[in-house]
Amino acid sequence: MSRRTSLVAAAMVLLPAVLAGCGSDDAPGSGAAQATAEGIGTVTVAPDGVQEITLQTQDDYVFTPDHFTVDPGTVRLTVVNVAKQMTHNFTWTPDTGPEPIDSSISLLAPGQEMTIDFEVETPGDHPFECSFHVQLGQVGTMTVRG
Ligand SMILES: [Cu+2]
Repeated sequence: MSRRTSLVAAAMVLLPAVLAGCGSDDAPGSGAAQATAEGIGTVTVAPDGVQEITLQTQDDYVFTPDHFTVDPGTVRLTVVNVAKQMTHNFTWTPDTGPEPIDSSISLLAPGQEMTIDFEVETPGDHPFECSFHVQLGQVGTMTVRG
């Protein structure tokens, strides 16, 4: 009897957590987590044909997202640093990638955002990093489709 009672009690404790997991704050049809602002990490094509993508940094050592894919052509990349404390940057990992990209963001203070434009032609992966925090794992990859 006491064993059965404890099982029921455990179920009662778990139930609210299960219900919370089905929370209603996700937009219908959106499978992605809602941890970041609208439009972050989605590649869109502007009327002039330029591919636009926005990444976010915050008070941790993560690019959100840490991977994105573009087609060969012109890319307009914006990095938004929503951090309250941390300064980041965005640099292509030296001597990597199928072709050099000379645009980077050398300094991005808390609350600041910057945009760079660059061309890519060769399919492959371009590793990038925050050079301040690369030791702490703040890295990512841009893939250029073949
Ligand atoms: Cu950083």
